[in-house]
Amino acid sequence: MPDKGLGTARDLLKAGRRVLVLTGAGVSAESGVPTFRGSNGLWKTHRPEQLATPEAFRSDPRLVWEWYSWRRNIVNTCQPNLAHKALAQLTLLNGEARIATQNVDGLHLLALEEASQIADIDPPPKARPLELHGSLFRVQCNNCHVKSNHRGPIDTTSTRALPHCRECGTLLRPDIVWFGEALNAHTLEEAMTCAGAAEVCLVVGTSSAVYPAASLPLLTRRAGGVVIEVNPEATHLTETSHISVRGTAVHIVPEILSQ
Ligand code: BJW
Ligand code: ZN
Repeated sequence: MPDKGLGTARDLLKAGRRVLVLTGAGVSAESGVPTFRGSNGLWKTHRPEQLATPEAFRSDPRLVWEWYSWRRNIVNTCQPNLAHKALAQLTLLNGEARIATQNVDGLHLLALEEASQIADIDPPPKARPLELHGSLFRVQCNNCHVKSNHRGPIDTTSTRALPHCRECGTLLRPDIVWFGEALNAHTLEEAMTCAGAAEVCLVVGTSSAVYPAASLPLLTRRAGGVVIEVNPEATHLTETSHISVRGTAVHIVPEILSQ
Protein backbone atom coordinates (compact mmCIF):
# COMPACT_ATOMS: atom_id res chain seq x y z
CA MET A 1 0.00 0.00 0.00
CA PRO A 2 1.33 3.47 -0.81
CA ASP A 3 2.24 5.86 1.96
CA LYS A 4 0.34 9.16 1.77
CA GLY A 5 3.11 11.43 3.03
CA LEU A 6 3.47 14.85 1.51
CA GLY A 7 6.43 15.54 3.82
CA THR A 8 8.17 12.30 2.77
CA ALA A 9 7.66 13.22 -0.88
CA ARG A 10 9.23 16.63 -0.26
CA ASP A 11 12.23 15.06 1.54
CA LEU A 12 12.81 12.54 -1.25
CA LEU A 13 12.62 15.21 -3.93
CA LYS A 14 15.01 17.41 -1.97
CA ALA A 15 17.53 14.55 -1.67
CA GLY A 16 17.20 13.13 -5.19
CA ARG A 17 19.20 14.64 -8.03
CA ARG A 18 18.05 12.34 -10.81
CA VAL A 19 14.34 13.05 -11.10
CA LEU A 20 11.96 12.13 -13.88
CA VAL A 21 8.63 13.95 -13.85
CA LEU A 22 5.88 12.29 -15.88
CA THR A 23 2.85 14.48 -16.45
CA GLY A 24 -0.59 14.03 -17.98
CA ALA A 25 -3.67 16.10 -18.68
CA GLY A 26 -4.34 16.73 -14.97
CA VAL A 27 -1.30 19.03 -14.67
CA SER A 28 -2.98 21.43 -17.11
CA ALA A 29 -6.53 21.04 -15.77
CA GLU A 30 -6.23 24.07 -13.50
CA SER A 31 -5.03 26.10 -16.49
CA GLY A 32 -8.38 25.34 -18.16
CA VAL A 33 -7.27 22.54 -20.52
CA PRO A 34 -9.78 19.64 -20.53
CA THR A 35 -8.63 16.15 -19.50
CA PHE A 36 -9.54 13.01 -21.50
CA ARG A 37 -11.10 10.58 -19.06
CA GLY A 38 -13.46 11.16 -16.10
CA SER A 39 -16.81 12.89 -15.82
CA ASN A 40 -15.81 16.13 -17.61
CA GLY A 41 -13.20 14.59 -19.90
CA LEU A 42 -13.04 14.94 -23.69
CA TRP A 43 -13.82 11.26 -24.21
CA LYS A 44 -17.27 11.74 -22.57
CA THR A 45 -18.49 13.64 -25.62
CA HIS A 46 -16.01 12.54 -28.32
CA ARG A 47 -15.19 8.99 -29.31
CA PRO A 48 -11.40 8.43 -29.44
CA GLU A 49 -11.59 6.11 -32.46
CA GLN A 50 -13.43 8.82 -34.46
CA LEU A 51 -10.85 11.50 -33.70
CA ALA A 52 -7.52 10.20 -32.44
CA THR A 53 -6.59 7.45 -34.90
CA PRO A 54 -4.95 7.49 -38.35
CA GLU A 55 -8.08 5.75 -39.70
CA ALA A 56 -10.27 8.62 -38.46
CA PHE A 57 -8.03 11.14 -40.24
CA ARG A 58 -8.10 9.15 -43.48
CA SER A 59 -11.89 8.87 -43.45
CA ASP A 60 -12.79 12.42 -42.32
CA PRO A 61 -9.80 14.81 -42.09
CA ARG A 62 -12.05 17.83 -41.80
CA LEU A 63 -13.79 16.45 -38.67
CA VAL A 64 -10.44 15.60 -37.08
CA TRP A 65 -9.00 19.04 -37.92
CA GLU A 66 -12.15 20.72 -36.54
CA TRP A 67 -11.57 18.95 -33.23
CA TYR A 68 -7.89 19.90 -33.08
CA SER A 69 -8.66 23.46 -34.15
CA TRP A 70 -11.20 23.72 -31.31
CA ARG A 71 -8.62 22.40 -28.82
CA ARG A 72 -5.92 24.73 -30.15
CA ASN A 73 -8.30 27.64 -29.59
CA ILE A 74 -8.91 26.55 -25.98
CA VAL A 75 -5.19 26.13 -25.25
CA ASN A 76 -4.43 29.52 -26.82
CA THR A 77 -6.44 31.10 -24.00
CA CYS A 78 -4.59 29.12 -21.27
CA GLN A 79 -1.49 29.99 -19.28
CA PRO A 80 0.98 27.79 -17.39
CA ASN A 81 -0.15 27.33 -13.77
CA LEU A 82 1.86 27.13 -10.55
CA ALA A 83 2.58 23.43 -11.09
CA HIS A 84 4.05 24.03 -14.60
CA LYS A 85 6.07 26.91 -13.12
CA ALA A 86 7.44 24.91 -10.20
CA LEU A 87 8.42 22.07 -12.56
CA ALA A 88 10.10 24.54 -14.94
CA GLN A 89 12.15 25.88 -12.02
CA LEU A 90 13.13 22.32 -11.11
CA THR A 91 14.53 21.57 -14.57
CA LEU A 92 16.18 24.97 -14.80
CA LEU A 93 18.00 24.55 -11.48
CA ASN A 94 18.66 20.81 -11.48
CA GLY A 95 20.40 19.63 -14.67
CA GLU A 96 19.51 16.03 -13.83
CA ALA A 97 15.76 16.59 -13.61
CA ARG A 98 13.69 15.91 -16.71
CA ILE A 99 10.03 16.30 -17.64
CA ALA A 100 8.33 13.78 -19.91
CA THR A 101 4.81 14.87 -20.74
CA GLN A 102 1.92 13.17 -22.48
CA ASN A 103 0.37 16.59 -23.01
CA VAL A 104 0.26 18.26 -26.39
CA ASP A 105 -0.60 21.74 -25.06
CA GLY A 106 2.96 23.12 -24.90
CA LEU A 107 2.41 24.63 -21.43
CA HIS A 108 5.54 23.03 -19.89
CA LEU A 109 7.67 24.60 -22.61
CA LEU A 110 5.97 27.96 -22.20
CA ALA A 111 6.59 27.83 -18.43
CA LEU A 112 10.26 27.03 -19.08
CA GLU A 113 10.63 29.92 -21.53
CA GLU A 114 9.02 32.30 -19.04
CA ALA A 115 11.16 31.04 -16.12
CA SER A 116 14.37 31.35 -18.17
CA GLN A 117 13.47 34.89 -19.20
CA ILE A 118 12.83 35.91 -15.60
CA ALA A 119 16.10 34.30 -14.45
CA ASP A 120 17.87 35.74 -17.51
CA ILE A 121 19.49 32.41 -18.41
CA ASP A 122 19.35 30.20 -21.49
CA PRO A 123 17.57 26.97 -20.60
CA PRO A 124 19.89 23.97 -21.00
CA PRO A 125 18.65 21.61 -23.79
CA LYS A 126 17.79 18.95 -21.19
CA ALA A 127 15.40 21.33 -19.46
CA ARG A 128 13.15 21.06 -22.51
CA PRO A 129 10.23 18.74 -21.82
CA LEU A 130 10.08 15.45 -23.72
CA GLU A 131 6.75 15.67 -25.53
CA LEU A 132 5.79 12.00 -25.79
CA HIS A 133 2.52 12.48 -27.71
CA GLY A 134 3.51 15.41 -29.94
CA SER A 135 2.20 18.96 -30.07
CA LEU A 136 -1.05 20.70 -30.98
CA PHE A 137 1.02 23.44 -32.57
CA ARG A 138 3.05 21.34 -35.00
CA VAL A 139 1.96 19.74 -38.26
CA GLN A 140 3.41 16.83 -40.18
CA CYS A 141 3.43 15.80 -43.86
CA ASN A 142 2.74 12.08 -44.34
CA ASN A 143 4.50 12.22 -47.71
CA CYS A 144 7.78 14.06 -47.10
CA HIS A 145 7.69 13.48 -43.31
CA VAL A 146 8.56 17.10 -42.61
CA LYS A 147 7.33 18.54 -39.33
CA SER A 148 6.81 22.24 -38.83
CA ASN A 149 5.41 24.67 -36.29
CA HIS A 150 1.91 25.91 -37.04
CA ARG A 151 0.30 28.34 -34.62
CA GLY A 152 -2.15 30.26 -36.81
CA PRO A 153 -5.87 29.61 -37.26
CA ILE A 154 -6.96 26.50 -39.19
CA ASP A 155 -9.55 27.00 -41.93
CA THR A 156 -11.81 23.95 -41.62
CA THR A 157 -14.56 25.13 -44.00
CA SER A 158 -13.55 22.54 -46.63
CA THR A 159 -10.93 19.82 -47.12
CA ARG A 160 -9.19 22.03 -49.70
CA ALA A 161 -8.89 24.85 -47.16
CA LEU A 162 -7.13 22.61 -44.58
CA PRO A 163 -3.36 23.06 -44.24
CA HIS A 164 -1.38 21.46 -47.10
CA CYS A 165 2.37 20.82 -47.45
CA ARG A 166 4.26 23.64 -49.15
CA GLU A 167 6.71 21.16 -50.68
CA CYS A 168 4.45 18.47 -52.09
CA GLY A 169 0.85 19.66 -51.65
CA THR A 170 -0.19 16.71 -49.44
CA LEU A 171 -2.78 17.33 -46.74
CA LEU A 172 -0.97 18.00 -43.45
CA ARG A 173 -1.96 16.30 -40.21
CA PRO A 174 -1.52 17.37 -36.59
CA ASP A 175 1.84 16.18 -35.19
CA ILE A 176 0.07 14.10 -32.56
CA VAL A 177 0.64 10.45 -31.65
CA TRP A 178 -2.68 8.73 -32.23
CA PHE A 179 -3.74 5.32 -30.91
CA GLY A 180 -1.86 2.51 -32.62
CA GLU A 181 0.98 4.82 -33.72
CA ALA A 182 4.54 4.58 -32.47
CA LEU A 183 5.95 7.36 -30.31
CA ASN A 184 9.01 9.15 -31.64
CA ALA A 185 11.77 6.60 -31.05
CA HIS A 186 14.41 9.09 -29.80
CA THR A 187 11.99 10.82 -27.44
CA LEU A 188 10.77 7.54 -25.99
CA GLU A 189 14.28 6.17 -25.65
CA GLU A 190 15.40 9.28 -23.78
CA ALA A 191 12.38 9.09 -21.46
CA MET A 192 13.05 5.39 -20.79
CA THR A 193 16.72 6.06 -20.04
CA CYS A 194 15.78 8.84 -17.60
CA ALA A 195 13.15 6.58 -15.99
CA GLY A 196 15.63 3.74 -15.51
CA ALA A 197 18.23 6.06 -13.98
CA ALA A 198 15.89 8.15 -11.82
CA GLU A 199 16.14 8.14 -8.04
CA VAL A 200 12.63 9.59 -8.02
CA CYS A 201 9.86 9.43 -10.59
CA LEU A 202 7.20 12.06 -9.86
CA VAL A 203 3.95 11.30 -11.68
CA VAL A 204 1.47 14.17 -11.88
CA GLY A 205 -2.08 14.26 -13.25
CA THR A 206 -2.25 11.13 -15.37
CA SER A 207 -4.67 8.22 -15.20
CA SER A 208 -1.71 5.99 -16.18
CA ALA A 209 -4.02 4.22 -18.63
CA VAL A 210 -2.03 4.78 -21.83
CA TYR A 211 1.11 2.88 -22.81
CA PRO A 212 4.03 3.11 -23.26
CA ALA A 213 3.98 6.31 -21.13
CA ALA A 214 2.39 4.44 -18.22
CA SER A 215 5.33 2.03 -18.11
CA LEU A 216 7.93 4.74 -17.33
CA PRO A 217 7.38 4.83 -13.52
CA LEU A 218 7.54 1.02 -13.54
CA LEU A 219 11.04 1.24 -15.02
CA THR A 220 12.08 3.53 -12.16
CA ARG A 221 10.59 1.22 -9.56
CA ARG A 222 12.19 -1.86 -11.10
CA ALA A 223 15.60 -0.15 -11.02
CA GLY A 224 15.26 0.66 -7.31
CA GLY A 225 13.94 4.23 -7.53
CA VAL A 226 10.97 5.73 -5.74
CA VAL A 227 7.63 6.49 -7.42
CA ILE A 228 5.59 9.42 -6.10
CA GLU A 229 2.13 10.03 -7.51
CA VAL A 230 0.21 13.32 -7.28
CA ASN A 231 -3.43 13.05 -8.25
CA PRO A 232 -6.78 13.96 -6.67
CA GLU A 233 -7.99 10.43 -7.45
CA ALA A 234 -6.69 6.87 -7.34
CA THR A 235 -5.26 5.66 -10.67
CA HIS A 236 -3.87 2.50 -12.26
CA LEU A 237 -0.50 3.49 -10.76
CA THR A 238 -1.61 4.12 -7.17
CA GLU A 239 -1.02 0.61 -5.88
CA THR A 240 2.45 0.41 -7.41
CA SER A 241 3.60 3.84 -6.29
CA HIS A 242 5.56 4.22 -3.03
CA ILE A 243 3.87 7.49 -2.12
CA SER A 244 0.52 8.68 -3.37
CA VAL A 245 -0.39 12.27 -2.54
CA ARG A 246 -4.07 13.09 -2.99
CA GLY A 247 -4.58 16.63 -4.26
CA THR A 248 -4.43 18.80 -7.32
CA ALA A 249 -1.25 19.66 -9.18
CA VAL A 250 -1.41 23.36 -8.29
CA HIS A 251 -1.86 22.60 -4.59
CA ILE A 252 0.68 19.83 -4.23
CA VAL A 253 3.49 20.24 -6.79
CA PRO A 254 4.83 23.65 -5.63
CA GLU A 255 4.58 22.38 -2.05
CA ILE A 256 6.57 19.17 -2.54
CA LEU A 257 9.20 20.97 -4.63
CA SER A 258 9.66 23.80 -2.12
CA GLN A 259 13.06 23.81 -0.42
C1 BJW B 1 -5.65 16.04 -11.93
C2 BJW B 1 -6.30 17.25 -11.83
C3 BJW B 1 -5.60 18.26 -11.21
C4 BJW B 1 -7.64 15.96 -12.84
N1 BJW B 1 -4.35 18.03 -10.77
N2 BJW B 1 -4.44 15.82 -11.48
C5 BJW B 1 -0.10 -2.17 -23.46
C6 BJW B 1 -1.25 -2.60 -22.84
C7 BJW B 1 -2.49 -2.20 -23.33
C8 BJW B 1 -2.62 -1.38 -24.46
C9 BJW B 1 -1.47 -0.94 -25.06
C10 BJW B 1 -0.23 -1.34 -24.56
N3 BJW B 1 0.73 -0.75 -25.33
C11 BJW B 1 0.13 0.01 -26.29
C12 BJW B 1 -1.21 -0.10 -26.16
C13 BJW B 1 -2.23 0.58 -27.03
C14 BJW B 1 -2.45 2.04 -26.67
C15 BJW B 1 -2.94 2.11 -25.24
O1 BJW B 1 -2.19 2.41 -24.33
N4 BJW B 1 -4.21 1.89 -25.03
C16 BJW B 1 -4.78 1.96 -23.68
C17 BJW B 1 -5.92 2.98 -23.70
C18 BJW B 1 -5.19 0.59 -23.24
N5 BJW B 1 -1.26 2.83 -26.91
C19 BJW B 1 -0.96 3.32 -28.10
O2 BJW B 1 -1.67 3.09 -29.07
C20 BJW B 1 0.32 4.13 -28.23
N6 BJW B 1 1.07 3.63 -29.30
C21 BJW B 1 1.71 2.46 -29.25
O3 BJW B 1 1.77 1.80 -28.25
O4 BJW B 1 2.31 2.11 -30.42
C22 BJW B 1 2.93 0.85 -30.53
C23 BJW B 1 3.59 0.78 -31.89
C24 BJW B 1 4.94 0.45 -31.96
C25 BJW B 1 5.55 0.39 -33.21
C26 BJW B 1 4.82 0.66 -34.37
C27 BJW B 1 3.49 1.02 -34.28
C28 BJW B 1 2.87 1.07 -33.03
C29 BJW B 1 -0.01 5.59 -28.57
C30 BJW B 1 -0.78 6.27 -27.52
C31 BJW B 1 -1.16 7.68 -27.98
C32 BJW B 1 -2.13 8.32 -27.02
N7 BJW B 1 -2.76 9.42 -27.62
C33 BJW B 1 -3.73 10.19 -26.84
C34 BJW B 1 -4.67 11.02 -27.77
C35 BJW B 1 -4.01 11.82 -28.82
C36 BJW B 1 -3.44 13.09 -28.23
C37 BJW B 1 -4.39 14.25 -28.30
O5 BJW B 1 -5.24 14.34 -29.19
O6 BJW B 1 -4.28 15.07 -27.43
O7 BJW B 1 -3.02 11.00 -25.88
S1 BJW B 1 -4.82 9.23 -25.83
C38 BJW B 1 -4.95 10.40 -24.55
O8 BJW B 1 -4.57 9.70 -23.36
C39 BJW B 1 -3.89 11.48 -24.84
C40 BJW B 1 -3.17 11.54 -23.51
O9 BJW B 1 -1.86 12.03 -23.67
C41 BJW B 1 -3.26 10.13 -22.99
C42 BJW B 1 -3.08 10.00 -21.50
O10 BJW B 1 -4.12 10.62 -20.82
P1 BJW B 1 -3.83 11.35 -19.45
O11 BJW B 1 -2.90 12.44 -19.63
O12 BJW B 1 -3.49 10.35 -18.42
O13 BJW B 1 -5.26 12.03 -19.16
P2 BJW B 1 -6.55 11.38 -18.46
O14 BJW B 1 -7.69 12.24 -18.82
O15 BJW B 1 -6.66 9.94 -18.71
O16 BJW B 1 -6.25 11.52 -16.90
C43 BJW B 1 -6.21 12.77 -16.26
C44 BJW B 1 -5.79 12.54 -14.82
O17 BJW B 1 -5.62 13.80 -14.22
C45 BJW B 1 -6.83 11.77 -13.97
O18 BJW B 1 -6.16 10.77 -13.25
C46 BJW B 1 -7.38 12.84 -13.03
O19 BJW B 1 -7.73 12.32 -11.74
C47 BJW B 1 -6.21 13.78 -12.93
N8 BJW B 1 -6.56 15.15 -12.61
N9 BJW B 1 -7.57 17.11 -12.45
C48 BJW B 1 -3.83 16.77 -10.92
N10 BJW B 1 -6.16 19.49 -11.08
ZN1 ZN C 1 5.06 17.13 -48.10
